[in-house]
Amino acid sequence: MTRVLHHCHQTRSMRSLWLLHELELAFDLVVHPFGPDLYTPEYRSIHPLGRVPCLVDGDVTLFESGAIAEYLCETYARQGSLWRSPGSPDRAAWLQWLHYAETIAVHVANLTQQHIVIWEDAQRSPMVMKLEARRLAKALAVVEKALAGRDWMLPSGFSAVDTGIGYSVYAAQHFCDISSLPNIRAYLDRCALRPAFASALPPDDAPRLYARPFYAEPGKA
Ligand SMILES: N[C@@H](CCC(=O)N[C@@H](CS)C(=O)NCC(=O)O)C(=O)O
Repeated sequence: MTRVLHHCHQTRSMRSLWLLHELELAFDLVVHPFGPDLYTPEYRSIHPLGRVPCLVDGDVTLFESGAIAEYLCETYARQGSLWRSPGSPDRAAWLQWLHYAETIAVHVANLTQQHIVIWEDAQRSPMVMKLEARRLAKALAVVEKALAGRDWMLPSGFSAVDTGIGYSVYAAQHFCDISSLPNIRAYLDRCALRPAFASALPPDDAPRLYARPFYAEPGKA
């Protein structure tokens, strides 16, 4: 059976890539450059908006990273530790945090658009940038609180939720100073120690979407 993940480095498809590695599934990876190259008729026949991630798993074609995570867990993680099946004690929390990852990522996406996608300074909106950075900080504060006294988002330990939230905070740190968020910093360090997370990072020589922080760093103008 053919299994293919369409991916752009450092984007939400990192969640699906990380999860595929955690599940130790065989797959082919198609890496697209982030940008207009995604809008080809060929790729749009797979993902109608020309976005990533998109997973082709035999006869199943799926976009939306949260749906991909649920599908992969239901289909392949039944005996594993990544899923929380209906009826399990952490089921409601698993669903909530899996999808809360997108609440964070939407602010990251808006900030990516303002700081990176829009080239002309005059076309950027300082008001949108300020508002989105503030909303992102509030969304991260919720994660900081949830991580108090635990290593992973669920009391029962690492799960697919962490590939969703973990990616979101990894991307968010480029737009929000996390130095005053010790639980999130320790969480990111724990994520970085997972071989599957490391396998989802861009290779050293790949162009990066997030090559530097996009907020005023303490002590810098
Ligand atoms: N909610 C979707 C969002 C997908 C999405 O917007 N992906 C971005 C990358 S993070 C993308 O492909 N952007 C290209 C574009 O907007 O043209 C998901 O979680 O999969």
